[in-house]
Parts: sequence; structure tokens; C-alpha cells
Amino acid sequence: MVSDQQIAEQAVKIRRLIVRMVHAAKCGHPGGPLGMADIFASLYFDPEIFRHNPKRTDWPDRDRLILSNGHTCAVRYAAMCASGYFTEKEVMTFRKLGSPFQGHPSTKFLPAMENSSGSLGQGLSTAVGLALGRRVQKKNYNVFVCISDGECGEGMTWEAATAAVHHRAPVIAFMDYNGIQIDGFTRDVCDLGDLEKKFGSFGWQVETRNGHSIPEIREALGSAAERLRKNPNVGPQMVLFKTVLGKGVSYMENVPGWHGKSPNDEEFKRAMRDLGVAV
Ligand SMILES: Cc1ncc(C[n+]2csc(CCOP(=O)(O)OP(=O)(O)O)c2C)c(N)n1
Repeated sequence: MVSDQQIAEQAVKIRRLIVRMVHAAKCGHPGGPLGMADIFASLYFDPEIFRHNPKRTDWPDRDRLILSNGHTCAVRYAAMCASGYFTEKEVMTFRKLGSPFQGHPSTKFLPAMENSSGSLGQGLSTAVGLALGRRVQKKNYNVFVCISDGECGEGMTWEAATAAVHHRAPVIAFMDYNGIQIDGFTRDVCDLGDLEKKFGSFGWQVETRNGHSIPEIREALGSAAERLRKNPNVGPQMVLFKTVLGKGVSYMENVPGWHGKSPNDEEFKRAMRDLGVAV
């Protein structure tokens, strides 16, 4: 079985690659991806959570992962690269004209993505539909969806949250709950209130976890995955992961400005040093 330490090491590799990709592109979103590196490392490297095969992206029984907050795709590309889907040379074309690794993912250019995204708020609906499809097909693959706190400002998120409960959709949602969105702290832009209570009152099974504790991430996602694999009728599951935007790069941590800009050359060197690379 893969150890927490091995997953933590993958998370560091993923963070280094995110910083290299966004720096090379001279644009992009480093903050959210760095904040979710521990979660994505756990997903892609713990087979008890997420069943996937880098060599067979069209495997019918694979678990599905919908990325709703598409601007954070650097973390998914980097995690997929680390687990053998792509080479570093390929993902380093991130955001370049003609690259499959667009700044917002597109299934047209990269069929290994399960959804195209960038327009926020849609992913939960997509995932609920896929989860209902799983039940119709009588399959036991799981449907995961990554959403963000900023997306709770989109009405469609709440329409999907209602429908998921009504249909007892076998869906596992997890949130990048960093308290930051494009215009600043969520409490200042549009306070979200108590999201655990809100989703709970809709009828979701909700828990709040530390999104930087590998054991907590594995426990939360692993137990949700097991519950839904065994019984597709237990209803929708939500894990709110408390994360720090920019985690791992000292000057980016919890600074809203790093939602969507590229480090300059000096900042790039500082970031890589923070991540243990001598530059
Ligand atoms: C429908 C829609 N409205 C607005 C935007 C512009 N937008 C891009 S990112 C963002 C903030 C999203 O918040 P969050 O995902 O929590 O940001 P992060 O934690 O990654 O900083 C917004 C409003 C968008 N992409 N789609």
C-alpha cells in the first residue's frame, strides 16, 4: 500500500511542476492549484480512492473526475503527468497556442479530460448527471467532482445540490475551501456563511477536513468512495477541504493576488527554493 509519505512526495513534485508551468506560460493560476496539490496527489496515487489507468483513459469502469473550477487545471495536468498520463515536455506547453494543455481544460484538445470547464458553476450538475448514469448502467465506478468556494456564488451549484439529494445521486464532491476567489476574500466579496450547514441542510452528507493532511484527505475521500461503491443509493457526499491558496510557496500563501498571475523570474526562483529546489 502506498504510504502517506510517498503521497506527500508526489505532492511536492506536483507543486514544483505547477510553478514551472505557470512561470513558463507567463500567465495562469498558481494559487488554487498549489492549494489542492495534496488532494490531487492523494487522488491520483491512492488506488483505494480513485480507480484510473493512465494507459487506458477510455476504460469504461474508470472512476470519473469532473473539474468544475477549470482555472485550477494546472494541478490536474501536473498530477496526471506525475502518474504517467503525459510527459513533462508535453505539459510544459501549458497555455501555449495549439497546446492540448489549455488554461481552461477542453475535451476537444485533450480527450483525457472528462469535461471542458472555465465557466464556473457547471461541474456539479455535470457530475450529478454522470452519477445518475452510473446507477442506470448498474456500474460501480465513482463520480468525483472538484468544486470551489467561489463557485458557490453561482446559482447552478445550488440547483445541482438540490437535484442531487432528490435523486440520491451517487456523487462525491470535494471543495477547495480556501476562502479566496478572483476579487479577494470570499467573506468580503460575497460571504458564503457556513457551507457545512448549508449543504447539510440540503441533505448532503458533509464533512470538513484539513486539505493539507494526507491522512485526513485519504480517510475522507476513501471512506466516501467505499460507501458509494457498495451502495449507490446512500446519497450525495461532500468533503469541504480547508486549504491555503498558494500552499508551499511562502509569499503566495493566502494572498488573493496569486489567484491568477504568473511569478516573474525572481519570484520563480524564490518559489522553487521554497519547494526545495536549488536554483
Ligand atoms: C461563470 C463565470 N463567472 C465568472 C468567472 C470569472 N472567474 C474566474 S475565477 C473566479 C473566482 C473563482 O473562485 P475560486 O475558484 O474559489 O478561486 P480560487 O480559490 O482558485 O482563487 C471567477 C469569478 C468565470 N470563470 N465563470
